[in-house]
Amino acid sequence: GAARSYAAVDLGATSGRVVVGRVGRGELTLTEVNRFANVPVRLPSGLHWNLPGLFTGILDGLREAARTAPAVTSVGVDTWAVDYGLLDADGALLGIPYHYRDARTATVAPQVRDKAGAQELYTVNGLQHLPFNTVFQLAAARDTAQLAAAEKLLLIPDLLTHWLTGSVGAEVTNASTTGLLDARTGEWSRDLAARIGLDPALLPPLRHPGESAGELLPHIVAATGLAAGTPVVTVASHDTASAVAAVPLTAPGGAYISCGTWSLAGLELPGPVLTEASRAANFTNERGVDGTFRYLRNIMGMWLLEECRRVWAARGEPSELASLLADAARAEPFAAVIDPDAPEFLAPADMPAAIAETCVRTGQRAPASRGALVRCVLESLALAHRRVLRRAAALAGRDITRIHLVGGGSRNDLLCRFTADATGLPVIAGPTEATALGNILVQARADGLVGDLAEMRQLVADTQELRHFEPSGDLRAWDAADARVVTAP
Ligand code: LRH
Repeated sequence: GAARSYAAVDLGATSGRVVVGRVGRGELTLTEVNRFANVPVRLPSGLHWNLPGLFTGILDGLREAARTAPAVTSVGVDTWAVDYGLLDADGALLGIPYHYRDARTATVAPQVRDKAGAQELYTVNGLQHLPFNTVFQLAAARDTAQLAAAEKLLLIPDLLTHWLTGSVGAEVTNASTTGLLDARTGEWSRDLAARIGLDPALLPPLRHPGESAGELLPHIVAATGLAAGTPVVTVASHDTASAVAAVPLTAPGGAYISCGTWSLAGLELPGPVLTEASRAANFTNERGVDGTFRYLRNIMGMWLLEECRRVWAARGEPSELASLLADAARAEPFAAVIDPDAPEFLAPADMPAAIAETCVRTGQRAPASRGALVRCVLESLALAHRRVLRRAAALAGRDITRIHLVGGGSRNDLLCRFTADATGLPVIAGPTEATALGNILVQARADGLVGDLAEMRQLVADTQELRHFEPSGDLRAWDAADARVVTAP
């Protein structure tokens, strides 16, 4: 049949985009029709999403999408996980949603654990401990007037979908990052919600990738020029779940690293791993499309490098990526290595200073140049990729024979090469646009244009540019460097 078009709304750490995907037999292409800044806004109450501004960018993008041919069949929305807005009884948004890097959650975990212990939480929700998981954000909101007035909790992609369609629901891949979804049943754990003092009625009905989330509201049709009746299709609304859906895992033995602001490194499994060893290693069982599990760990990712560049740029120092990477490639190997997941890197005001301090605190010299600092970050990330993937393989009882590195980080040759060298495994880099592709492919499948997950991935493998990095160099040098890393408790 003829090719068809779909619009993906994808809000990432630095920008939001509307991307039109064209899908046909042996055809899968993306065109970005609008890109707009996604910068959190600091208010007296803390760090927040700039949500109405983003919605304007989305509508501008959909207006552009409406001018493409063939006409857009449907729209799908994904963003990062865990963040949410609260609706009151009239369906109005209460307050301005918080950004997960807001510091208010730093000390709330113990309050939740008084009511449900860490082990008990894990056997129910199978979720890695991150200080900003939705359960902890909600614990920080305890006793607020907003939570008292709230009728429904909507994760950000579901909130945007609500603004587009009027429908209310909770998409399941993203719901699995809240801490309130039962990892075994895939249903909300109303019991757990009640135990930690949360009204279970806040949790909307679940919906699954591929289902319709309703048609565009008349004023959205008028504002965008999209056809009346255009549906918003439920996609894997957690960006990482969309990215994993588009990893070209076409043979057994493949692991993935979705590498952007975060590195999400792990395996796709048919069921959760809820053992005590898995909890202690802080692995997560987040839901993927078609009942799959994303068994992975968060690694702080390119955030470290992005933040260094932001700080350097603000000071008028060189921050252009290509020349920083060239300097890093020439810098001394293994001069300093750090644990990228140390809590001091989550939201420091001055990332280069935070990294230098950590080097000194762990008995190493602070990097002497920007190139040395970038090398330290990239080698440290490659070592973290290696630790996490080896651990995932051991905990899940799987062998890893190659690594798919997808997302923006797959453009970074040095990071791909370091990851291959550190692990001793081939790295297949790409697609860089995995999240948008996964969003589009789930829509195309709902439209009957592609078959199952395997067929979606085959289409990615057949159409997208993939680059291969074979391991080289001295694996023992990486072993020695890894032994020097002081990991965060
Ligand atoms: C990546 C991501 C990740 C979450 C984090 C909050 O964008 O969605 O999977 O843990 O953001």
